[in-house]
Amino acid sequence: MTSVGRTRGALIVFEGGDRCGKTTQCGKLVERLQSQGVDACMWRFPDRSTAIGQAINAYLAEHSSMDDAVIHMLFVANRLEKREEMLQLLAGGTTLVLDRYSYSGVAYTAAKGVPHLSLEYCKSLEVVLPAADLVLHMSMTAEATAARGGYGEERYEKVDFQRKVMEIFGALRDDRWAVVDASSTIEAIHEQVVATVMPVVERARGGAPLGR
Ligand code: T5A
Ligand code: NA
Repeated sequence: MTSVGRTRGALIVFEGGDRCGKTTQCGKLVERLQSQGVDACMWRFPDRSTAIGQAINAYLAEHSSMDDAVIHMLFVANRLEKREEMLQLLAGGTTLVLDRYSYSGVAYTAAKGVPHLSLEYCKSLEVVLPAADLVLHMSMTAEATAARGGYGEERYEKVDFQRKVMEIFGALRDDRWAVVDASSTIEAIHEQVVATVMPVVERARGGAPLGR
């Protein structure tokens, strides 16, 4: 695909349990990339600003309830509605740093244990989206994240459920994943993240193809 050229941006994703520090690290990473002359921007999923995102937000805040299959589809649709823009930005050379993505979609729904929402089924709905060049797995115990400020305000912030989510993240890992100790200090995590991300940004710049 010539339009992607030799200077595409990298797709960098942060994943992990609730309150593990993803948003903090995404922000710091984007600042660092920009300070080093890398064109970069940060997005969050769910994107709560769209109509679909607002329905998701109401569900997470427990202001509404929804069938498990329906809320799952909304999370998927919330990524699909950003697909074109994502591909265009990457092709234009912007590195995208995502605070959650398809891997959360798969892990959180599969953790519910609903028979017709299996891991394989959830994965199958994500195949039209670009795959991450790198997934930074912010790893921490469910008990430790529960001690963080603000924990428990949203639907899935319950220790037993988070433990299942973390197990599934562990099972999803492949050679594109890097594990980060999220219980370390903000600065120490940041330095590890930067060291892991830079070579991936360089590879994307050099024309490494974007996966699905
Ligand atoms: N979900 C999501 C699905 O079910 N399906 C899907 O497809 C998707 C995309 C919302 C929920 O939706 C689910 C997963 C979630 O349950 P969210 O909005 O990303 O997703 O929710 P959270 O993960 O909870 O996001 P938060 O912003 O609440 O947490 P973060 O981003 O992980 O953590 P952050 O950086 O905001 O930090 C949390 C607190 O810890 C402190 C911070 O200052 C803050 O107070 N902190 C640290 N403290 C000590 N040491 C460190 N290293 C720290 N780093 C941060
Ligand atoms: Na949360």
